[in-house]
Order: sequence, then structure tokens, then C-alpha cells
Amino acid sequence: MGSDAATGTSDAMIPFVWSDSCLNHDPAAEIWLGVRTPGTEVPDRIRVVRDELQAAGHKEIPAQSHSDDLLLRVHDPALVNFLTGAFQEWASGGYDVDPGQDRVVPYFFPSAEMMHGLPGGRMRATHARTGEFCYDTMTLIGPGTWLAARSAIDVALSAVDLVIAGAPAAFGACRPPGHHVTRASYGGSCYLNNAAVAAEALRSNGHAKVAVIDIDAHHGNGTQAIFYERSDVAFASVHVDPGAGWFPHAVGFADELGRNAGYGMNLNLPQSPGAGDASWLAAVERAAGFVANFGATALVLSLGVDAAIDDPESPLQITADGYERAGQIIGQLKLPTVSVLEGGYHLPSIGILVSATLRGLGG
Ligand code: SP5
Ligand code: ZN
Repeated sequence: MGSDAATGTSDAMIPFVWSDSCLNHDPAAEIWLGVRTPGTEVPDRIRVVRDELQAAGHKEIPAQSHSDDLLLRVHDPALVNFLTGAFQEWASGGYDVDPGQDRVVPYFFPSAEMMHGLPGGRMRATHARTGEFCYDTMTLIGPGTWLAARSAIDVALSAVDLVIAGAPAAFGACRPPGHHVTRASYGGSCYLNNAAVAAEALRSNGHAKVAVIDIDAHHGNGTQAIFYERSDVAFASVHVDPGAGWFPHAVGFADELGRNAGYGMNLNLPQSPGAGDASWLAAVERAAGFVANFGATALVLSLGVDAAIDDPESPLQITADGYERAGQIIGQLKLPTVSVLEGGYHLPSIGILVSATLRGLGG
């Protein structure tokens, strides 16, 4: 314990895990209401976060590669297999020439109602198969997407390793983000659920009860779904109210409490568009109280910073002080904590916001 006077760093400075491979994903575009618009989840996001954390004196740790064991405890092998080969399959299909689409994107969505209980998994056309797994048109796959998404899992698992080895907290500069991915479906600019795999890793390292707090501006519908019926992982999310018209639209309401053994272990705290620090921090306090009451011995923080006042993707109005205070509230739980990056799209401020949160979290 102690501090390093030469560098200005100290044990209170949370280390962060980095992989260059997370830069390889270039979504290129989002298909928004049928229109090809520029991608928002760009590689520069983690470059600016890294620059800010380095400038603040956080130690950078390179990601180590991990086996698929924990990944496959969270995700259906069919999803993992699809993502592994999707780009090659699309490229082989010649879709870049006809009709001129160089990214994997769905057009056909076999809803549960359409399938009326008939078996899935039978679509053969490459252009149809994507809709078996992807639930929106905003989450394109390019040549480097699989490498980046799988590397983000290694980043998250390496952050878990640091905490298991005794660090009070660690941050994974994961990209692409993950909290919108369920066991077998992806969307919301996410492909694999980094936070859920981190929670599963903490479980497998002897933590009987693990909690996930998600403060991304959008509801973490994937993480909720993965743990919805489980009594060993609790989920609490503070996000913009889907009932006010915001992504993920169909999920994230306050009456979603968990099911069967997981009943009572899911807490959604939707915020009205325009909500600022006071309301949002009161919800973060409630989430922290819920986690303490649950009796978690380890925590995953889904750290999206897109609730910020300047962020183009959400109407929440959180300040950098608000993020630091949220970090303090969550840090006061005194739990071993693995934070992973989720959303945050305003390049001039996201580094500052992540740094502020980690400063609060580190105490
Ligand atoms: C990880 C994360 O924060 N995912 C959130 C994705 C939400 N995307 C919803 C898109 C809503 C419309 N945005 C218009 C942008 C047009 N390019
Ligand atoms: Zn978000």
C-alpha cells in the first residue's frame, strides 16, 4: 500500500485494462429508419478514454486472452458461432456488390408471434439469418467486429482477474459495449455482454452473490434478461424511461422485478427525459441500497457515460460532478468492483466523465 510520489499515482487510482484489438471494430454506419447514417460507436471513443485515464495517472494493464468457458456460460453457442463467422459469410455472399452493402445487417425479423412456437434456427439465406440474432438495424458487423467484441470480453475478464488478485477495483476499456446483448440476441451497438461475463467470472471465483449496477443512459436489457430468473446475480439499472420513447423501447420498466428464483432481484429506476443530477443520484443511491440489501460480495458497474448533459444519444442531463458523486456512492459499498465501459458518445467529454467516475469510485 502507499503512493508513488514520482508519478503522482496511488493505490486509490483504479487500474484499467486495454486491448488494441478493441479498435478493430468499425461499424461504419447505423441504419436508422431505413437511412444509412454515420456510426456513433466509433473507435475514437476508447482512444479518448485511454488518453484521459493515462493523463490522470491510472495504470494501464494489457488484456490477457481467456478461454471461451465463461463466455459460453452467458451466451448461446449459436450466437457465438454466428458472430464468429458472420462477416466472412456475408462477404462470400457478394452482398457488397449486390445490393452494395459491405456490412452485415438484418432486414427480416422472425418475431415470437410470427413463429407461433415453431422451431427457430432453420433460416438458410445469409441475408435472413442475421435477423435470427440481431434485433435492430443499428448494429452492423464489419471485418474487425468479431475480433474487437471477443477482445472486449478478454478486457472484462482481465479486469476481473485484477480484482480477484486483490485490487479493490479495476476498469475495463471495453469496446464494443455489451449491456444490450441477451443470451442469444444482439443489438444496441453491442455484440457480446461484457458485464454479464464479468459477473459470471466473479461468481465462478467464489463470490456467491454478485450485483450489477448499470448507469448507462439506456436500460441494460441484455444483462437484465441474462440474470432475470437467477437468485445469485442481482441487477439494478438507472436509465432514461423507455415509456417516454427511448431505446430499448420495450424493456426497462419499473415493474420488471425478476421471475421465479430471480423475483425481487431486478430493479429498474427509469428517469424522465431532462432529469439531472438530483433525481439521477437519488436513483443511484437506491440502486446501491438495493445491492447492499441483496448481500452481494462483488459488484460489476456497467459504466456508460451517455447520460451526460452533452451526449447526443440521451436526454438526461448529468454533469461530471454527478458522475463523480455516483462513483462515490457506489464506492461506499466497499465491494470489490469491476467497471466496464458501456455507452458514451460525446468525444470531447467521455474521457473526463469516465475519469470523474473512477475518481469517485476510488475514494
Ligand atoms: C451501448 C449503448 O449506449 N447503446 C445505445 C444504443 C441506442 N441507439 C438508439 C438509437 C436511437 C437513435 N439515434 C439516432 C442516431 C442516428 N445515427
Ligand atoms: Zn447507452
